[in-house]
Amino acid sequence: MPLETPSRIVQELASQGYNAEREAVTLIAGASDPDAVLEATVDRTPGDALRVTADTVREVLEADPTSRGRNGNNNPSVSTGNTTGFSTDDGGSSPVETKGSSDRESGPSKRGSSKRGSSKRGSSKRDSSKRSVEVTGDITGRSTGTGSYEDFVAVFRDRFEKLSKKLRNRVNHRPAETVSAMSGGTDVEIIGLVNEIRSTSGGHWIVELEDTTGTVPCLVMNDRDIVELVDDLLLDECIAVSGTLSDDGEIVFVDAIHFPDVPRSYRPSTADRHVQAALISDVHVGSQEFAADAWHRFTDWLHSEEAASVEYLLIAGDMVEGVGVYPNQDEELSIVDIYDQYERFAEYLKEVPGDMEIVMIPGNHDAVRLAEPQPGFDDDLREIMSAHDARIYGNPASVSIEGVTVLMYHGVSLDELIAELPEEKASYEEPHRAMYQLLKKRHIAPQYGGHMRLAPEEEDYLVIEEIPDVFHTGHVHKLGWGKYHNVLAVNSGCWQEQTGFQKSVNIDPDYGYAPILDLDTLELTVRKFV
Ligand code: D5M
Ligand code: FE
Ligand code: ZN
Repeated sequence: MPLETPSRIVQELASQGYNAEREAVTLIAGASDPDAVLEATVDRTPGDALRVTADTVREVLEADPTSRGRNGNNNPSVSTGNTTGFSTDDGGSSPVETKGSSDRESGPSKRGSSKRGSSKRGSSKRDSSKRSVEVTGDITGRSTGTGSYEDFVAVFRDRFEKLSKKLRNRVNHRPAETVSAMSGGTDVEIIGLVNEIRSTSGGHWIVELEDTTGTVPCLVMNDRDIVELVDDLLLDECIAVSGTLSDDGEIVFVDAIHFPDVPRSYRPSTADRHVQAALISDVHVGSQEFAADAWHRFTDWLHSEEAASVEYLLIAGDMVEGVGVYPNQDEELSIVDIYDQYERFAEYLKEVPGDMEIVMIPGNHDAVRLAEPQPGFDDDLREIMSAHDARIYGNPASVSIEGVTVLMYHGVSLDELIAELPEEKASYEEPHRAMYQLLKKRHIAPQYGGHMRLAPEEEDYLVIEEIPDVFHTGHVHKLGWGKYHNVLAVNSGCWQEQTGFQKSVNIDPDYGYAPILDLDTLELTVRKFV
């Protein structure tokens, strides 16, 4: 098979046991006889080296100048994929016209002269010294839960502690036991976890709040505007109410409902230089529907000059299709062994330029415990996926990339929100709106039960303690993005075409898209590779 594209070159090198610098691949692809240059490069690469370097390719090219250029120039034939530009603010989920790079260059930006414009193809080697990735809130290696009843009590107590702190500066709250002892007619404010939501015979709502001292029934009258907010409530989320105690002191008449929320004035942080991250998820290698061609086009594009500033790749779970995740899933597997699936995923990952920084977390199809928070992959799986020295964290994980805090979460709770909340607040067509609700509730998975399994731990790792600058999820296989109180929410689609199950329930997945995030401006451009 001719080696005309970067992904083929990378596959060939991978089959011989090598990872490669992006520039090395570009140089080989641009040679007049890529096969010969690849062979000579491998010969020249020390046997114990893991990575083929651009310097080695240059030595080969210098030794035989006739092999240097193809078609009179140095441009390899690279498939760049279609660009589909999106605006970050409109939150639309359908492609619009691309803004184009010149347009983007003129936008507000901290960057200096364009790296892209000033560098020739083949000289795009990234300066990894400027990179930084730090993780907080990762459960990996810290799970202490034993699954006992006490752990469940502890996790909810911690949820209450953490989230009530965020509400305390907005309300002057009283503990439930104090409220029960107060006389009728008093104004009160209470913070609690939603214990029960029930309607009364008169069509009003009773929301029972629980704190560490007891429970208080709170009545929301159906003729008040705030009754709409009852539709948004989920069990176990933490809220505050303001109201007045009834004459008999038994119930609170609610005037206002408060959520922990992200302040509207929140100002996100940005990187100090022009650098980009590709945000993807749900690769599903091992499924018959894995979109291999789209993946190759994507990785080819990553090798192109156009992608020179894409230095990070974030993968938010479901690397592989897994085994036994859903009933009858085995009928649609192309690889039936889970380890073989990861081996294959590792091969596909090797197509990604070797000098990119990869961050990944598991999803519900991956071979880690299903209950959230999920720890990162175990040593065996890390070994299989070791080529890029990827950073592997738990689900969820909060990752600071050159100062931009990205909250990565696979997204299983989105199914729950979409099932529970009104269509305009959360739907498969606009998954980012469901993400807004999570930001508002400051919790990754407020309602326990249904789809979402919670691992009882001493702490509630699913509270969104720190406000992220970017919230990145996947799982629902639909593309959607938008800003909520200046936080960019992105659901990144998938790399798997429609499965039998999805067909039966009319889910039309958005596959083969890669949202590209400018870390210096938090602008998003979505690229399409199908
Ligand atoms: O799930 C992708 C999306 O499809 C997510 O919204 C769940 C839904 N899904 C997929 N297969 C099933 C079955 N068999 N039952 C229920 N829901 C399903 P992912 O888990 O990422 O493949
Ligand atoms: Fe998935
Ligand atoms: Zn999933």
